[in-house]
Amino acid sequence: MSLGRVFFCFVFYHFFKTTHSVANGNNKEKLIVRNFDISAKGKFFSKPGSLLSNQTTKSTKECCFKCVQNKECLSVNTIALDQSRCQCELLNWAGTGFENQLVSKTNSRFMQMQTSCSPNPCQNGGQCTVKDRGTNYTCTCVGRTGRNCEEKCVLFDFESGRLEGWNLTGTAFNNQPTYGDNTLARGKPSANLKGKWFVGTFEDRPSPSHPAAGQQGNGPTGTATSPTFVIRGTKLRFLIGGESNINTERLELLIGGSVVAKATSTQSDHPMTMKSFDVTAYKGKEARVRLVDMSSGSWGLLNVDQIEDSYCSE
Ligand SMILES: [Ca+2]
Ligand SMILES: [Ca+2]
Repeated sequence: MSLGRVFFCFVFYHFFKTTHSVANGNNKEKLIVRNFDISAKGKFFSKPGSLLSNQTTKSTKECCFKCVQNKECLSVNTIALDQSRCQCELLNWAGTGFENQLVSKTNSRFMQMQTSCSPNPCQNGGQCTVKDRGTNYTCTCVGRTGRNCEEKCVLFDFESGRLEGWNLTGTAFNNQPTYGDNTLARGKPSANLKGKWFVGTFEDRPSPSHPAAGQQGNGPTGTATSPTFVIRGTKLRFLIGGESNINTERLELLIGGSVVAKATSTQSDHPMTMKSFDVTAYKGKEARVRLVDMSSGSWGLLNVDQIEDSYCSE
């Protein structure tokens, strides 16, 4: 909520025939307190199909009360007209990510009932939209999947600029990942990286402040083993380039510490191409990838980027 949680409008709603009461044979009057959060001040919410009714009330509080009385209502726009009158719009929408749907207007407010989207149950930047009259929700995920966007499908894209949690041996991966299209900067073909970072063991540009075209050359060798992840989908995809010699330059998939699959570049060249392993047999298992550069000779380099689980697109 952009203005924080503010319990602005407390509506004491006499609710005579709730399902709960009927189920218990109890017709005793229930006192329901419904809270609204102010989501925006000086702005109102505008989304086609969300307006249930437009009326005039004496106050913002009365508008909230009208909303509580309307089974479809999840939020309200109120616009103070004068001291004793308020334009009251009842809306059937509630959720997060409403900021792009706001329109500026003096003396207006957009307020949402507290629902299953408050607080936001969607993880990793996912947006929550209320459904089933506030009792349920759906998450719109970014680069993730799962009910609450908890499933990670882009496993390693190196876009943090660090090999966080990776275990390194030797020296080939000490200055990784590489910032920018450093092969292109050296006058070679593009590395065909995704995003702004990739792993390239010939390269030496570990930050934007390092000069472009920096290189450590073919000499360094070593391995980089990833943190553990759980395989969800049927394929593990990755971009790979460099030397096409699987004996010296490769990406390995490890299950229980054993290599179950390995791949190398299609040809000895800088541009990475997408390859994949069929991991159907390993669904649900913990795995790691290991990047291997064991050559100091000509083309003794490995490029890797965008290691992802196919689960999110299945
Ligand atoms: Ca990347
Ligand atoms: Ca090397």
